[in-house]
Amino acid sequence: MSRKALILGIAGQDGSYLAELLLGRGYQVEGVIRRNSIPEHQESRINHLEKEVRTYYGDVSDTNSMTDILLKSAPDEVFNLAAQSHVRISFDIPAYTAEVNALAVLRLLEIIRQCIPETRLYQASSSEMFGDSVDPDGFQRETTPMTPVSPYGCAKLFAYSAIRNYRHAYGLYATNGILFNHESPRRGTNFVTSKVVKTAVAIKLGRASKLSLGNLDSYRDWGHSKDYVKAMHLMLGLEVPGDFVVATGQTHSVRDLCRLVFEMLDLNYLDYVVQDPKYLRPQELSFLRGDSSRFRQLTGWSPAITFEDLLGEMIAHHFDRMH
Ligand code: NAP
Ligand code: F7E
Repeated sequence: MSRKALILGIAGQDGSYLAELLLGRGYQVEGVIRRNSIPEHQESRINHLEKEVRTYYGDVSDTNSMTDILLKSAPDEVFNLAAQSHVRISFDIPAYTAEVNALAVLRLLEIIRQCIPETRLYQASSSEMFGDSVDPDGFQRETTPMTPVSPYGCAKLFAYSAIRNYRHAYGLYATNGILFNHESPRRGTNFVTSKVVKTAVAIKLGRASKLSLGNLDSYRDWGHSKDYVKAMHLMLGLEVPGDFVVATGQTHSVRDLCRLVFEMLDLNYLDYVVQDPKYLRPQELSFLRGDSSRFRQLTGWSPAITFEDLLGEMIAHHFDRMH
C-alpha cells in the first residue's frame, strides 16, 4: 500500500514542488485549495498534476471543512504549508495573519489529536521566528532565542510552540521544519527575488525602466524550493519528531542580489534601482544565516542548487514568459 499525503497549501510554491516529489516517490497525493473567483489562477502551479492529485476545497481557518477533509482523506502524513506567507503584508493584516498562521494550526492539532492521532504532521515554521536574534558566531540554529519582529513571525512562533506542546503533551508526531528563505521560478512576484528578476528581465527587454525596492541592506539565506521540499519529506521520515533548521548557511544582501541579477543580464543595477519607502517595513529583520548541521547529520540532506543557478533558472523562466 502506498502512503498517502495531504498537502495544505498544495497550490503554493512549495506545495506544488512537494506534490511532484511525493508522486515521484509513489505517494498518493491529496491537497487543499481555496476557492477563487478565477479557478485557473488558483491552480496554475498544479494544473499539470490535475490527473494525479485529488484536491478538496477548504480553508485551514474553517474547522468544519478541515475536519471533514481530514476524515475523508485519512492521510498518513499532513504537510501544513498553508499560510498568509508575506511578511510585509502581515503588518497590513495582522489579525488575519494570526488566524491563518497561528490559530488554524492549533485547530489542526486538535482535529488530529481527536480524530487521527497516528498521522504525522509537518508544520512550515520559518526563520522569520528568530527576528533580530543571532548567535555570536553569526548563525541562527535550533537553540537560538526566538524574538520575532513581524506579525507573521509572531504568528509562526505561536504555531511552532503549539506543535511542540502537542508533541510533548499528547505524544503526537508533530514536527517543525524551520526553513530559511527559499525561492524558485514559482515564487510569488511580490517576494524580493522574484520581483528583482522579473523587473530586471522586463528592463532588459525594454518594457520597464526602474526597479523600486525597500531596504537594500537586509541579508537573507536563500535556497531553492526544490531542495527544501526534499528536506520536508526527509523530516517526516525520521523516527522521532522534532524541530529542525533547513538552510544553505550562506547569506547575501538584497543589494548583492540586485548586483548579481543585473550583471547576469549585462546591466548595472545602479542605473535602475530606486528606493521607495512604501516597500519598507515598520520593523525589519536585518540578518539571516542558518546553521542546519543538526538536520544534515541526521539525514544527509544538503542543498544541490547554488544561489547563482537558482537566479539563472528564475531569469530563464521570466524571459520565457515575457517573450
Ligand atoms: P505560498 O506560495 O504563499 O503558498 C501558500 C499556500 O497556502 C498558497 O497555496 C495559499 O493559497 C495557501 N493558503 C493561504 N491561506 C490559506 C488558507 N486560509 N487556507 C488554505 N490554504 C491557504 O508560500 P510558500 O513559499 O509555498 O511557503 C509554504 C509555507 O512555508 C508557508 O506556510 C510559508 O509561511 C512557509 N515558509 C516559507 C518560506 C519561503 O521562503 N518560501 C520559508 C519559511 C517558511 P492562495 O494561493 O489561495 O493564497
Ligand atoms: O523579503 C527586502 C525585505 O518578502 C526579503 C517569506 O517566504 O522568507 C520570506 O519572507 C528581504 C526583506 O521575504 C523589497 O525588506 C527590499 O528584508 O522576499 P521577502 P521575507 O520577508 O524574508 C521567510 C523565511 C518566510 O517565512 C516568509 O514566508 O527583501 N526587500 N525591497 C523587499 N521585499 C519585498 N517583498 N519587496 C520589496 O520591494
